[in-house]
Amino acid sequence: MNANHAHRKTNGSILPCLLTALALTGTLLVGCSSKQSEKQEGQITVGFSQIGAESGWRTANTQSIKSEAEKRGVDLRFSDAQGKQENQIRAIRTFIQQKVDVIAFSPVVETGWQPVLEEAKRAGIPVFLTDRAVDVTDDSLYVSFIGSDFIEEGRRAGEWLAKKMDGKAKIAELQGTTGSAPAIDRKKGFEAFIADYPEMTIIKSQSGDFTRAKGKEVFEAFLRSPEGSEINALYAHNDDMALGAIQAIEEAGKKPGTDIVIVSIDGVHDAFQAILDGKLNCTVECNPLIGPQVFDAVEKYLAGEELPKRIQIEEGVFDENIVTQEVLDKRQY
Ligand code: GZL
Repeated sequence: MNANHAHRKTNGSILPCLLTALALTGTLLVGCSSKQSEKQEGQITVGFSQIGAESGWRTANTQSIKSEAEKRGVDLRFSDAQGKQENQIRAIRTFIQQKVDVIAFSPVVETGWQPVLEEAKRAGIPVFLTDRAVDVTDDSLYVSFIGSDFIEEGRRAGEWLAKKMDGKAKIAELQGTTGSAPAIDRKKGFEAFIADYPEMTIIKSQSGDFTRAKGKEVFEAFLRSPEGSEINALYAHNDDMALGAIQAIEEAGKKPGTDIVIVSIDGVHDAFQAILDGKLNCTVECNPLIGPQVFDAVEKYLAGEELPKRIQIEEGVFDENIVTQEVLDKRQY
């Protein structure tokens, strides 16, 4: 990616080396001390804070960011926060100290970001939100949010389930990470849709933290509860929790996809395989492969172009009626 752009910050560590080179006219450029001076001319440095590796979706998202940065010759400083907000804040502060050209991150939860984003703004470093949004009082603290519409994903899941269940279901809900934008908005969108169906009720709801292990553990508890025998539908905020619940349902001697109809969100490979196996009924796509859109937005901004505050990703719905081996084989994640 060429960084000859309006917003490029002159990086002090390159200047001394260029002066040295000029002073040693006609001789090889002496190796400069700082790592940054090894950057190619025009190369930009992006500090990226990723949430962690909690799900198949996240793994695919990380791969997309890393491969696109490599393809464009971006100097990517990648940090894995192991699911902790304090690690993301620490990483962002490190990026500020390193005077990176751009900061991008996927915020694990919506709140608690205003102070560190104000520090980035004071340092003159543009910030891009990827995948998830933040709750701040000043939207000048970030350039743009590149990600999916989680409310629409929840609405699509509710719409599909209402049709499949003919408007009557006792629903168990596995929520995503507490306080995260996808968990808040997927719940909001789903509940808004089923509000028009009085015989579709959520009788159990708890966070499975977007992981397969926790999804299995929580659903085992659902099945052991007094209402367990009434559950005939599961709405999981991501495929990994649904896949964990499928294990729990089978271990309880029930048939997932038949005794309990399951709709989840993400569209990862294992979910498509579970649909083929008749154990999952529908997955609402949430595309993790946003690396190209992220670096397109960064490149346009650095070239001085105006960007919308929100860059949305187009997605579909894949259920038992359309998923075939051929469809599965074409999936990129
Ligand atoms: C959605 C993303 C969510 C996925 C989960 O954009 O933030 O986080 O749905 C992932 O699989 O853990």
